[in-house]
Amino acid sequence: MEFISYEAEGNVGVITITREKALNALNSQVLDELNETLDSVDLDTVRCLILTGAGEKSFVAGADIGEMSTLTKAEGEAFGKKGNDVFRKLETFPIPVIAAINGFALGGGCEISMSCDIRICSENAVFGQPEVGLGITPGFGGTQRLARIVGVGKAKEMIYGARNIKAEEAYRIGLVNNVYPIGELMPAAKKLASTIAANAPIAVRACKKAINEGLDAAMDDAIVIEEKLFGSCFETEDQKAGMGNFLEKDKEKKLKVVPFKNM
Ligand code: DAK
Repeated sequence: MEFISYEAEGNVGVITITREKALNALNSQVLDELNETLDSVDLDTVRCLILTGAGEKSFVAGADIGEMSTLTKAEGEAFGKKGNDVFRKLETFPIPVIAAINGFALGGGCEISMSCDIRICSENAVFGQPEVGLGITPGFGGTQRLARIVGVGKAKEMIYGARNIKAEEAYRIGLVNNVYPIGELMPAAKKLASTIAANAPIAVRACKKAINEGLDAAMDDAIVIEEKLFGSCFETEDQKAGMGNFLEKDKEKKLKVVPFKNM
């Protein structure tokens, strides 16, 4: 792989987009490599992923403007589909994905972070959907996910105005969960990932599915989605061990959840 590096440390996997010269902009090759990397994650071991960018300046400065500049309508649509397919794979990935945003998250960069479950960022992070200034719409789900995360009014203001926001504002409007000095970002991401990975993996996966699928459904249907996923946890070793340890008042054991078994 030229532009993606992947490392698993115990139960936590770290995917880094490493195209620093172009501020980690997403060209077709980056998207293909990211897709392959996601397919290669060992889901029997890894329980939480972190997605970040190389360097201290940029997470992802958007889709590659050079590559997009000469696309025909059909090629533009194909490029949009390539990105959307990878972003959707991230969003529906069986385990949680944390975006550790280390600088610019513009256009496709903001969009890829919004396909992740949780976003945290460094103090120098900048978010925005500048596409209307380039004569296009956001093309990797920005019009849909930003409105769902920060609300319709704020999303429209950012998108129509091509207005970038700094980390502090991103925190205030709920686009990120926390802001850290740059040197503390990855340790914080790893700590959060380890906390998630220490919990019962079947239950964590079921929560992700319930939240994501429930958000797209009417409440009557959403509750049924939760019921089914709640039910699916029973008779699993995680549920037996988790509840058994609580009843035995064995707090130490309670943290030692059993190995993941496919749902
Ligand atoms: N694409 C390609 N190269 C980029 C890039 C990008 N998005 N962003 C930066 N680079 C490259 C620069 O060209 C420069 O390369 P060299 O000249 O050194 O070869 C290098 O990274 C360093 O950038 P700067 O010299 O510009 O660095 P500065 O610190 O001065 O400025 C910046 C940093 C982030 C403010 C600036 O680079 C910038 O404004 N970059 C563009 C940000 C942007 O507009 N991003 C949104 C891209 S549009 C769709 C699919 C997807 C999309 C839309 C539709 N369909 C097909 C439907 C998504 C669109 C986007 O993401």
